[in-house]
Amino acid sequence: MATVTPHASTNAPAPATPQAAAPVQPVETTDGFHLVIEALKLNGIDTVFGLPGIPITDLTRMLQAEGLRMISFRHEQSAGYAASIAGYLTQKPGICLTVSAPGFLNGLTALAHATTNCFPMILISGSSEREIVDLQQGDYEEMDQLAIAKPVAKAAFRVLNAEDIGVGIARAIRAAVSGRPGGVYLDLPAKLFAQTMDAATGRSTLIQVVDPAPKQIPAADAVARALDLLRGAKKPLIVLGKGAAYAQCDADIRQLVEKTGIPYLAMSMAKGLLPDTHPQAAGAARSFVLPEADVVLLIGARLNWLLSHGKGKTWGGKGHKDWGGQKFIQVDISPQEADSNVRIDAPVVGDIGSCVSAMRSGIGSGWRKPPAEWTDAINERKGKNVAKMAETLAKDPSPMTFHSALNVVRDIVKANPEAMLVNEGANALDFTRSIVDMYKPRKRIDVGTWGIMGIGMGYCVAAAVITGQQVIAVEGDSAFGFSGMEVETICRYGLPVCIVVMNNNGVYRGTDVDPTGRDPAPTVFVKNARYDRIIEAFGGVGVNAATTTELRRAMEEAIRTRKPTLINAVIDETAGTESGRITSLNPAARKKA
Ligand SMILES: Cc1ncc(C[n+]2csc(CCOP(=O)(O)OP(=O)(O)O)c2C)c(N)n1
Ligand SMILES: [Mg+2]
Repeated sequence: MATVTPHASTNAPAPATPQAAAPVQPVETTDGFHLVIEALKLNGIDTVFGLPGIPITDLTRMLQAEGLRMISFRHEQSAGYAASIAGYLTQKPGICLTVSAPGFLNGLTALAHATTNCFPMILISGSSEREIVDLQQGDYEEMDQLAIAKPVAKAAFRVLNAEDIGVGIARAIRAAVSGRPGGVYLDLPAKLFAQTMDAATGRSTLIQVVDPAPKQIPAADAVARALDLLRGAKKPLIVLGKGAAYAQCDADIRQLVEKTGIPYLAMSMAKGLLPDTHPQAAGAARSFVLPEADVVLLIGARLNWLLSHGKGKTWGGKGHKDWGGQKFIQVDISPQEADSNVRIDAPVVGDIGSCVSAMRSGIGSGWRKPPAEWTDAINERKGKNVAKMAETLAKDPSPMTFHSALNVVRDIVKANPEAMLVNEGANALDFTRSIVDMYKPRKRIDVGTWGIMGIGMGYCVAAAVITGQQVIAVEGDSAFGFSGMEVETICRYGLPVCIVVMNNNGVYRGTDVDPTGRDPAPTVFVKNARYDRIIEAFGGVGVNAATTTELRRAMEEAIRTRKPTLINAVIDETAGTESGRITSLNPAARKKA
């Protein structure tokens, strides 16, 4: 248990009357500020991401003085994204600390993102005076933050009295990490921080949360039902989602996959759970295995849009909403997840670690590997696709394409498998996902469930601070713009982050024009912009890379020196496609503009 020096006050209270001037023992007092810090420390929280201002400026200073890392950002959204991914990487709630109203709202997108992605996070925001807010009397940064946070948070709490801080933080931690993790909002009104009480009483109100994310053991009959279904399959497939990566039960997952011999697909952030070069990896034959599979075992992967809702043409259905005929086994911590899109024949509810380990032991020794016809057919498709890709990657055109530039990144990641890879953009995202192999679990962090732009620099900061590893960020030029100012944060903390901006002059491509000839087209940016110069303003290393040789050299140098580096990779502005791989999600206009 961590100890914190209480905020001691030696001011003895004034004697009530002159006659009663007997010696008075100094009373050690504490206050709201310190109780918040003590409660966080008591629960093993050692890092806070945020941005100071009324009423939490002193809290940020005191957090630092008490030995926590206070990572201060240029915009709360980045601090929030940092907290969300810190939660994903550590299984402890990532903390984001903001001021009221506008700061709170800036952090809210990240809170919603955490909830959607099932990342444990707590957004702690200072707020204005309740009496004034509730009567809408126009306080400084007045806003009913608790009400606004509720719909996007897994839970939301407010603490009005210092003696409830311990309970408030304990509840926030439990809500964030237990069951299906998510984003929690904790509202701390300004008045709370200055409330004082005697230190011993204060300390006695704090709670060290016992077993914050209790195991949830799956029912034996659910496991048996799932294994029966899998055993009878002729064309089984395993799909690993980021829930499987979050669970940190990597060895069990690997054993389950290898013991069953079933081919698997890794969703974006599950890449590397087993190395992408694993013989059972079926990613390179994705469009073949999804419609062909007869039984699909989903592990921590939801049948949302990223898996075409488990139906439609992707899965071999006739129409875009038709079931493809697969039977599904779904391993998930949430009992409500099953049947969300198609029938789940064998739900297995529990934490992924317990479920996978129960399934692995249930398999026993007599397990028959999937029929060779199935695995051979997959290997044949894989071989063809890999050979085709190798041909494309071997080309070295000028200007660089996504493929030629990412071929360099692929080599660098292979040589540095411990490095964290941050990835956002459209083409910059989709091509990186398919070209850059991952070798270790939880190394790839990206746009997640929403395909959100703006996670980039916040993720870079958190990944570097939390893991201490080299970070490589592959950023679309548009994507980078959402959080680009945080390169100052990266330089300020001297973090080993190498940002590669895939500069194709715009959103998807740089070739659009305004048909009226008046303005730039909505999707294009300043031509030939030099993003590398931005980081130079803060003492980082900027490199303009027009060739693969320059890109390779710059990345190698960044990794050797661990200096904050931004490489402007000049990409052919005609190389990308509309929305990358998800062009089909764009509504089609009846009438052309
Ligand atoms: C917060 C948010 N705003 C807007 C979008 C829509 N959007 C999807 S990808 C993208 C940017 C794509 O351009 P870029 O990052 O340059 O990638 P490229 O395809 O050019 O490689 C945008 C704006 C989004 N996903 N998230
Ligand atoms: Mg672009």
